[in-house]
Amino acid sequence: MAIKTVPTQPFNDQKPGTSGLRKKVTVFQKPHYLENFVQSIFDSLQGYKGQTLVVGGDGRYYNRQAIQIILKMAAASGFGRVMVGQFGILSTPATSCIIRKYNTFGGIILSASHNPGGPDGDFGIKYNISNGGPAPEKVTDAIYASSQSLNSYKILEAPDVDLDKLGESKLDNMVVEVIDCVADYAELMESLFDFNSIRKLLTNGHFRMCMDSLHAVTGSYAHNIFEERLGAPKNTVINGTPLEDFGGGHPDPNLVYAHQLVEILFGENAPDFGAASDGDGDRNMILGRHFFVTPSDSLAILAANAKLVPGYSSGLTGIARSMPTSQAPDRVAAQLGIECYETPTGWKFFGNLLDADKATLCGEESFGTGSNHIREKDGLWAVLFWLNILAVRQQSVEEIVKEHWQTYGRNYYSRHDYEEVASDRANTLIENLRSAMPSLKGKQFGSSQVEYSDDFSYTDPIDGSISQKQGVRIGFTDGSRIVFRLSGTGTQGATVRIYLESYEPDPAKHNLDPQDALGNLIAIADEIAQIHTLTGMEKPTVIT
Ligand code: VG1
Ligand code: CO
Repeated sequence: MAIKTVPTQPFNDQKPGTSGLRKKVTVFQKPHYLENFVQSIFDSLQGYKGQTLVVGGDGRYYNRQAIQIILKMAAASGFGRVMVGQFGILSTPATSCIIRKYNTFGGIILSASHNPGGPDGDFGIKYNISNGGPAPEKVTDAIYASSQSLNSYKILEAPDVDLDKLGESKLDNMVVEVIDCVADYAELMESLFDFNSIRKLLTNGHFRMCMDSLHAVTGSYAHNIFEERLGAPKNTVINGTPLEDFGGGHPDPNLVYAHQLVEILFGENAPDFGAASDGDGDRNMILGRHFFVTPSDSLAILAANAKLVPGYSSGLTGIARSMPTSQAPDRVAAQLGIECYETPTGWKFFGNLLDADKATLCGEESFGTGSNHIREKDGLWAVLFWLNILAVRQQSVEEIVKEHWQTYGRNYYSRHDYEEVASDRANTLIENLRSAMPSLKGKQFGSSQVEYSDDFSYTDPIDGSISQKQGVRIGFTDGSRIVFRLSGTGTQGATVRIYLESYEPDPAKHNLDPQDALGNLIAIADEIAQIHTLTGMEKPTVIT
């Protein structure tokens, strides 16, 4: 088999965002586009010759073609072995699990996560390092730098590998091992949670759950774990067959896009527990009967109840949350006498804290929760964690959340997204905020007074690296906050995200609709940022 060196030219748009490189499928299909990025990844690495790489994706359109290209390029670049998920499937958390379990050099995950798929949808690629986590900024910066000076890539001329058949084959000198995509991950879950108690709960004849895999990657995992290993009835998992276009939907587990699940859980004769996960299986949404748990509250509640779960019974070393995530977990950390770290948005910032054992649980407001068991957020892990708590406490989701609020107070929280805003308008909005920042301190808006305002900057406590301009924060003297930032995962125009949070200690006031409770802040956000005028949009595209 011959290795071909193909001349190419740099593309100027290959800078990885919050979570890898994400573009329209049609962009990835341009000649050399994917190959350039893959070669840039390899060129930025050192010492990988003869080593093992893990490759898999969320099954979206173009997954299989991309995998064939990556396998042939890995062989041409001198990797010794590639472990690839059967049918080309590996969820993001399963990839992280496999990298760690088999001590591989790294991994490539093909996914645009919660973004829609199909020929007109999105595609993405991200590189994970040997700890199983997303490449940190110094690595993604190096990949981008390589991409900008690339003039050729190497690829093996060889027939496609059969991705459907388990077992080993060879591509030139490199071994390709097609692996079961569920087994290692499911075993890890069994080692963390009390499967016997969860099985009893799921088979006791009255508790009912519904898991919506949104036709994305967790279908295979959820059928195996909930129905086969834990004995839940066969119809527990809905939309459990991964489809290349996710059935035409957004594989995004929130109240807007997981509407079928929401209708079931808020309908008549609703089940006790509902959950959904995203395209690549790293996000989760948790619902009780007629009840929604915000991701920030979910992280706080998992932390407060961690001792009930075997894998965490010895306690937590710390908690970490992304900056826009609500401060509910901070209150639990304070009570437990542990640190709560505040990082920029994106899972890559948690890796160092987890490696150094400074944090055990991590989470983001964007439906992402995880722990030190891997180095990615993990959707089904969060679902199992909740089931374990429910099995022990024998209370409803709503009771558990409301008791939590009684103990710690309630952090009302909402995120307003304005999608597909013209980039120049979105940039103006953020630039205006940056210029207004110095004059905001002390300013009065109705009954609210600004206590501070800054553009979040993070110094990694482990390696000292600094990440600046991570979001404009405006904090008020009563503890409420507004955060503005631009999304780093969209593929069309810009998405402005506005995060709103206020704290309510009084249990008598815990039953408001968050949009009402946050009404003042929503108005102040518009007054300060002129959102409606600048975006030309009357209301947010998505409210979560
Ligand atoms: C979004 C979320 C962020 C998350 C990222 C990747 O990023 O806000 O919290 O880590 O998606 O999640 P942004 O830059 O669009 O706000 V996933 O499930 O796409 O890997
Ligand atoms: Co995801």
